Amino acid sequence: GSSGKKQALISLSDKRDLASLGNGLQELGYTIVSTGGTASTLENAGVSVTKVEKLTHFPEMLDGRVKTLHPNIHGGILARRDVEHHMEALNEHGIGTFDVVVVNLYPFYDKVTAPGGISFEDGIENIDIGGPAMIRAAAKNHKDVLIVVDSEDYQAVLEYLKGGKSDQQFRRKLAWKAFQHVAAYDSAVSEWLWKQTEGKEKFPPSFTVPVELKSSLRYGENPHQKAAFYVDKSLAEVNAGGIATAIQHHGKEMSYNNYLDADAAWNCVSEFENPTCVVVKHTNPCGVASRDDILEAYRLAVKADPVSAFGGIVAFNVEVDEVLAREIREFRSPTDGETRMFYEIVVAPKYTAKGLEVLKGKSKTLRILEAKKNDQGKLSLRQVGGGWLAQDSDDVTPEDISFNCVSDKTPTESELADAKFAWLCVKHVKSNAIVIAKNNCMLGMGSGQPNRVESLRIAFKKAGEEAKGAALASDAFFPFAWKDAVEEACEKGIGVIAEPGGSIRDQDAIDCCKKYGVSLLFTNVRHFRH
Ligand code: 93A
Repeated sequence: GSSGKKQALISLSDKRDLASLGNGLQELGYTIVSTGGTASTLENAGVSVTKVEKLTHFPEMLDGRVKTLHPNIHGGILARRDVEHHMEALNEHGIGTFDVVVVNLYPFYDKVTAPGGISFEDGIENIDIGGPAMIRAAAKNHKDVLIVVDSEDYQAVLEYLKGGKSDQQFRRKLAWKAFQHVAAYDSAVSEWLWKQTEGKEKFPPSFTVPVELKSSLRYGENPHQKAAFYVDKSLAEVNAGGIATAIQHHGKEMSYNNYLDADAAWNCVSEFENPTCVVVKHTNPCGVASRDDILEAYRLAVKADPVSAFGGIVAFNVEVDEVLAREIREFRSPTDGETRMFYEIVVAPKYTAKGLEVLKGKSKTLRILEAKKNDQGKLSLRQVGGGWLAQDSDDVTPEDISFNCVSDKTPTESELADAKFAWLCVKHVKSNAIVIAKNNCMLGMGSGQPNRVESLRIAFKKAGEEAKGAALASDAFFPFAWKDAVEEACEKGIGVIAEPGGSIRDQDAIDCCKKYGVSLLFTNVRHFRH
């Protein structure tokens, strides 16, 4: 009623910490009004509570579809306390005001993404209508109504109420959070409905990425740029992994560039089946090696390009134990055999306690990340001026590809394995990309050059004499400059070349490889990475 007593309205699906909230509000002298399930939970916790029906003079009806949608509820939330006729209207109808509204919604997202799925009808029933209405009303009137949607905020809210002062900034923050909560909820509903309409394989998707601010970054790509990091809430909720959800065990705060590089390293190393080490610099893998002995893989990955590896990101797809940690800590640069290697980040799926301890001893700044394989990132988004580009992520692996030999010489088993290894590496190198590899080890790479022959020359320069008999992968076909590129590779003694094929000059490349007795494999798949 309109007794003037302070009232709190509580209606929660997620009832964690509800008892302590109810007790806290009761101690502060609030009358608590609640919907059915919330009221029972409060009563069981010894909190006295008024059921909404007592205010609405209606039973919860239509299987709960209409519980709180009533002027006696919404009038008490929305009335402007400083407008005389608003308060008169409440008085006239015997409606009391609400000072606090605590609501969270039917767990729609969890229900529709639950393993085993959910029927269309059940999905529909899980769309909350009354909850968002209360949240939006209270958030609109936050000047006088505290809106709480997150159990993490209960303690701060109780403190605030205890203090008895009106801090509009605190109220605005809660209102901001409330509208975020409802916006994320509605986008989940709309995405689900889109999938129901068109079939889930349909592209383009409908999406409103529900992002949550994870952290403010010290700066962006350069110190004069402001920056922040957001996590994709929908993926975080299903624990899809990826660099955004990695745990940082040690070291300096992650920077904008750190996230980009760590993401590149983690995505690359996650693709390999065997124990593998990947070294990344400026988003490009500059060293990759797979070995049963991960220590050896690590040394080889650094050795591929020790100059670039210095200050790089080192990623593993296996646990880092004490022995490996010691090797990472002590390993000296192959360039002078003296200077200890320095890295920005180590990222791995797991660390032993001892391994972590040893690695922490390498330096105060070394960022140590524990990441989970990203297995839900099917959509890749990139920003361009005024819009976004969306595509399926490139998840084609060498297993999905047939490496068709188009020259005379069929590759040996080990040459074919080298070609496949080089192929998996080249997928992660920026175009134009060339990788030279042998025996599960990258020997050289060329990236990001505006013409392919330049990338090829860089790769050979890095590989040196070891390029003889090795495999070369090219992320796209050799166009007009084939004579420079393919012939140069053959002259330098390459054993096998893998490229997509599809150029009008393909025949020239084939003839050239025939002349030099080199195996030429067409993959029919290209891996541009712009
Ligand atoms: O079905 S509703 O859309 N209709 C309503 O009027 C309504 N009022 C509250 N859903 C409604 N709620 C939701 O019920 C709240 O958002 C909350 O998630 C849930 C709490 O129900 P209970 O207290 O019975 O567990």
